[in-house]
Amino acid sequence: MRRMLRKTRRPLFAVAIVVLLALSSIAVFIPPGGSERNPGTNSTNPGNTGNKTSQVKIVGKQIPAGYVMGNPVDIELKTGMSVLLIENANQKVSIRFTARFSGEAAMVVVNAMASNGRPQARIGLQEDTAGLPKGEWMSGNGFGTAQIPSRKGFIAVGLQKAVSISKGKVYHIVIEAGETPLNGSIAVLAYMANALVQPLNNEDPDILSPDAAINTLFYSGGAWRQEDEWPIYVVKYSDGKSEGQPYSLAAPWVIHSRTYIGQTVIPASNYKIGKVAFVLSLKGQPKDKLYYEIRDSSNNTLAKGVFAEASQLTTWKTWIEVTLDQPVTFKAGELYRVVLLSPGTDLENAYRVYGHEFSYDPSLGYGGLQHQLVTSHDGGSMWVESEDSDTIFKLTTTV
Ligand SMILES: [Ca+2]
Repeated sequence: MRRMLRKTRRPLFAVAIVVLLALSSIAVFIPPGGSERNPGTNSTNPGNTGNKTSQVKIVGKQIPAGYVMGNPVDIELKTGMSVLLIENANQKVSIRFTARFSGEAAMVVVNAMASNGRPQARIGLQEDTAGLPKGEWMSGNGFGTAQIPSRKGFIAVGLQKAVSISKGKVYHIVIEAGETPLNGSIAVLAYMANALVQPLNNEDPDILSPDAAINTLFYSGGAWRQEDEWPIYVVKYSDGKSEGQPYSLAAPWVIHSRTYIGQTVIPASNYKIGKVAFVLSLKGQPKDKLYYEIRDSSNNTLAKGVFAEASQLTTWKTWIEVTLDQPVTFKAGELYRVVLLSPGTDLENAYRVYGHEFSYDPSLGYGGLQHQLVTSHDGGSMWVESEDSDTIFKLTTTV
């Protein structure tokens, strides 16, 4: 058995984008389907992969019945990404987060682009004072500078001096003009709405890690304003650890004919699944229902059934949850694929399932590399995991 870890890259933002100006921030709406992931032609990829033993962290917790596992971050279901604009030397953006680790932070990463000109940014770490950045760089010079490129992407900035971070404390990554006057403007990307979580839970990779402080803030020159947007960031420590919210896009994948989409899960503990939920929408008028299957690492089907009828769905995104006829036991360290399929459809009349992708570091996304979005292009014979992506889904445990 061979294991395929190749990342299937797809075009980003091949879409018409409607830009709305709202105060200092710009909301970029991506119309439904506009950026859909349409993997389509990957037939050369081997699949049917066995257990992945590397990267697997098993914690062996007892999970109570009724517990919700998964990655239910559905914050961006109706809209798109948001952009906060730094247009002059008075304006700043802050990414607020609760530290998951204690250590020496040596580098910070944000997602940004120059909306015009060739601006230089100063990016670094500040302590928190009553929810706001303290106004001074940690360690005196716990910041770095970066020329912001015109293309959207991740910008990693080494700090002039590493700063000491304490687990459980709140910090701010502050982004501001690195020159006066600012030579252009800096667009810092975030999600349209906030999710009070970090995707990777180091203690239990099967569930998200709560973070009541996580947010994006904007300073117009007068006062800080909380934007209630999920930030995109990574903090890298000098000992090699990293933490953050590394996804930079929520997007749809199309389920049609022989293309099946779902989530591969290698549980960190033993539990029984009673309910499964995904976020779905319609594309055109599919002539078949949407079905689910749960398969094991040998591609045996453990459970299957109808997941949704076309009449339950619209082009708007919505949660659909089904109760399994019989609970399915998930064992720690084994590989399971929870997948959706609709063989009697075509590309234009199909179902969409939603997920997050384009992460700076997939090991920081939901479940790390233990849990990944999975695709089959041949009706479920071969499976290809996408390490950069995770579906938006829930698994509810039962007795
Ligand atoms: Ca993942």
